[in-house]
Amino acid sequence: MTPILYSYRRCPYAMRARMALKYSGIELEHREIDLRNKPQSMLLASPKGTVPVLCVNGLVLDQSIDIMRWALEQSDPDEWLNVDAMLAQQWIEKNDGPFKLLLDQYKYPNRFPDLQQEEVLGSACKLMLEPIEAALQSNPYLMGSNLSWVDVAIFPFIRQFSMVDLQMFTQLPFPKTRQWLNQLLESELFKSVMEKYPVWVD
Ligand SMILES: N[C@@H](CCC(=O)N[C@@H](CS)C(=O)NCC(=O)O)C(=O)O
Repeated sequence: MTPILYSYRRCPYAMRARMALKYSGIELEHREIDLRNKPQSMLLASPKGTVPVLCVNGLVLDQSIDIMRWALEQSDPDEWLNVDAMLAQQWIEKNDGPFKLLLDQYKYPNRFPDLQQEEVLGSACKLMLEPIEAALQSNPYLMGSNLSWVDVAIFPFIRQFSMVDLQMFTQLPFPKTRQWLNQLLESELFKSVMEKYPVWVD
């Protein structure tokens, strides 16, 4: 049976999953959801109600990293998986954990009235942007000379960060990061997974 992907266009977790699935050449049924009105069929498969969710051969994958891994295990023509697994995990944990929290605090200051924007921005830079810039000073990609699943998993979050205040982002001392981000944003792969779909109705 054709795998089903529940997705939300602007969700960074869904972006990383869609890119891995597309890269691996997986044919699927795309079901675009409305986050405020999630389809019952998705909640039945995965009650926690987050996207992305991939339903394939009776299996339900509802963590974006698991979907990426599943896709790359089917096909990985450019060896995205060929990286130091420990280092990769450290990047992902930092991104999906403390950096995502700072990103939310930076993006939605109204929800965090006790926090100072500049401090949040400073912490986000120290935690993630500075290490990314340092890594990209030695190599064109986070894990070395080739694009890997780690770049694809992380850049949608840096995209979101940059879009909060694009002008401010361009003034930060992270030229390699901007170049890396732009390259990924302009890639055919990224563009191809940003296609718009009507909302799926069960
Ligand atoms: N750990 C999950 C996180 C996914 C997640 O939080 N997705 C957000 C959208 S970006 C979501 O579905 N939130 C539920 C909601 O807003 O109701 C993953 O990696 O797939």
